[in-house]
Amino acid sequence: MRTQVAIIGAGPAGLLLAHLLHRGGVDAVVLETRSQEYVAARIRAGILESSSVELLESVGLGSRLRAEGHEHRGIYLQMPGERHHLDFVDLAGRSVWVYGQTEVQKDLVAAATAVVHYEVSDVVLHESAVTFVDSAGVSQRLDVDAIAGCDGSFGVSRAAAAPEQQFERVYPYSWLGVLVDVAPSTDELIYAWHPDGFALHSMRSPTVSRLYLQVPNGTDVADWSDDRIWSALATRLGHGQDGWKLTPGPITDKSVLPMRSYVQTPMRSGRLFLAGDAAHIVPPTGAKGLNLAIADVALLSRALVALLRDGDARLADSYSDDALRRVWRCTHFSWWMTTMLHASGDPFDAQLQLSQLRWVTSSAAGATGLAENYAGLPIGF
Ligand code: FAS
Ligand code: PHB
Repeated sequence: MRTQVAIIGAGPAGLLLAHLLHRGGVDAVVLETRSQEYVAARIRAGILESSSVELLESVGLGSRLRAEGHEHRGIYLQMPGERHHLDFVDLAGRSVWVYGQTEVQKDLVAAATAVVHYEVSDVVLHESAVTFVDSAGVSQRLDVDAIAGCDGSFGVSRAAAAPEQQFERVYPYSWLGVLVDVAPSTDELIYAWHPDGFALHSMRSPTVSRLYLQVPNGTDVADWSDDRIWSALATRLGHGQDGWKLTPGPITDKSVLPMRSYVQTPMRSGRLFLAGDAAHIVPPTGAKGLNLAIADVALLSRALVALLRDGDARLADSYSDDALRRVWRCTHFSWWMTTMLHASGDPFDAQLQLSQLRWVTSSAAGATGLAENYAGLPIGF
């Protein structure tokens, strides 16, 4: 078989890249190890930056988002006894949207602009080809002009890209996440600092809530009964504070997510280009993972269309440097939010964190800094 671009991975990065290349007149084939159902069902990100929403709308993927997504002006930052609202629209002129990654994935699959081979195995990247075994067990060879590694943090592209540098920071805590069939107890997200540990109240819809608790690394989700989860969430989110109540409900999914920062440079090696989690991982505190994948792919699609349709290699040659500027900005912001909000058990740290939170919630300069980064810098920043 032959195509112009082989895309490894049918997550949001891979499918969005296929959609953008199709619109640019470049042929692509996507190879995915899992089934379409498995990929669609994975519960992951929940927040889209304005620039992500604008990009998706600009390529015909915004109608369900606008109809079913929820625009938020900002977030709440919570400390024991106090809760402060940061209004991103007032501070930075931009909002964010609550629209789950599962919904973005559904919209990409529904667009049906990608040729996807699901349930493949033995994917091997070569200089100008990819070999794999298809779902029927038949060995295949795909001759290509370029390869896009969109296969996340456990894929084959990372190693194949022969990184010159790998940066990693593993945090001393994880998140226990729950999906709950109950109306959110808040209109916008609450990020809470508490001496017992961080908590986040997010949501997926007017009837589904998504909440997270800081837990020690290696936590077994079986050690956390529903009652224990709700008790910790109530304490950390300030149940009863100024009359506010956290309403529990039936938990439909529980999972523990380890937290780390990872960046691999460069994001290109010859004909192989990395995008999304294949190149970088951020702790979810800054809600950047999915948005960074979208930003990478917006740049990579323009580079590959220029290279393969117009014979102009300039954007392909600058892709890694261009993408890494935003990657490092989002990596720093995710680290900053994570270290500001998670309890380390060290009393000195606690005083620094509370002082930082008081500054961010009382100073226009501090609040604007958070708003600019959270609501997202323009693509191509
Ligand atoms: P993905 O991992 O989504 O997709 C990669 C795809 O490649 C997968 O479908 C995989 O099956 C496939 N693949 C792997 N190896 C392959 C191979 N050898 N050949 C072919 N295909 C292969 N971000 C947030 O902002 N908020 C969150 O709350 C949040 N929660 C998360 C929870 C978890 C458990 C994880 C892992 C991530 C979470 N993230 C979150 C980050 C997440 O949203 C990622 O940033 C996003 O999925 C990145 O998209 P992709 O780069 O497409 O990678
Ligand atoms: C989510 O809704 O899953 C979510 C929201 C904001 C974050 C992380 C996760 O920072």
